[in-house]
Amino acid sequence: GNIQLGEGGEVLKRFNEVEDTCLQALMSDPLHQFVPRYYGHISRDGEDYIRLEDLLSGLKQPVIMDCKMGIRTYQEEEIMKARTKASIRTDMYQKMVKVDPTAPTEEEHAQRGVTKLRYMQWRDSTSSTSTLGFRIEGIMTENGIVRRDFNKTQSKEQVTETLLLFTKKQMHILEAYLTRLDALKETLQQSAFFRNHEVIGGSLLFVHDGPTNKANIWMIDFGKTTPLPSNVHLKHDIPWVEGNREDGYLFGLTSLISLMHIAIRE
Ligand code: 4IP
Ligand code: MN
Repeated sequence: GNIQLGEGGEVLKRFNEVEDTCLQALMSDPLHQFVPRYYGHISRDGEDYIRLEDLLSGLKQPVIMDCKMGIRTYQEEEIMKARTKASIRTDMYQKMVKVDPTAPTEEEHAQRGVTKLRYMQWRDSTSSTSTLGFRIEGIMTENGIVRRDFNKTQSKEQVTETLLLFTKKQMHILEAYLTRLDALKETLQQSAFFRNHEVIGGSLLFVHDGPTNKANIWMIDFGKTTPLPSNVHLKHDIPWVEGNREDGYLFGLTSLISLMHIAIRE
């Protein structure tokens, strides 16, 4: 994908100005302990990259889960675009049909395309994003097998089941994750960065490793995390209505924590 290895053992990610600015700001925020270390950006073969700590360094058989946080995964400007200069996306139509051939409307079938807004809203409403405030995007097992077919993992029961599958019901791992999520919630509530930013499309990366007995969670992907005017402070746990910029990040974190509790009890 858009990640490669740098020379000093760090990771290089395709440059994105919004993400670069966020990472820089995050290094001096209490949240820095939940974000991969940022080493600035570089140019290589005419391409720009962000240099980041390799979160898998030293791990022998990492098992990884990506949870995309928030009650929506598109920016408010996407609504504007759909109203004014809606471009019709054939690639998104195809992704949609592959998951559910009956999802597109007659008009969308006829034009073999959907707007990005339509696709994103469909993804949010058919996954757990709209109801739980997060969704499981993918899991990689210790033998490198990647599963990304969680599009319809939507109910609390389905998500809990997936958490148990991901951790193989190992109690010490579930408990380590829960501790880390609690600490993250605490830190988010003290973070000036968080108060001042709308966090869209950001993920929590869960990583555990049997051989080294490690389990950790990181905030990643800040390409759609944007600063707000200084007089606007988000609560992150109240409903979104167009214009209020709320992202539901804390709402999602709270439901993730509660499902982690349920998984531990099962
Ligand atoms: C993807 O859909 C994700 O929603 C991406 O969001 C989004 O990128 C892509 O839009 C969209 O095609 P699937 O995950 O269902 O494949 P994210 O970056 O948060 O993962 P952006 O960031 O651009 O909205 P396009 O327009 O990049 O294709
Ligand atoms: Mn992503």
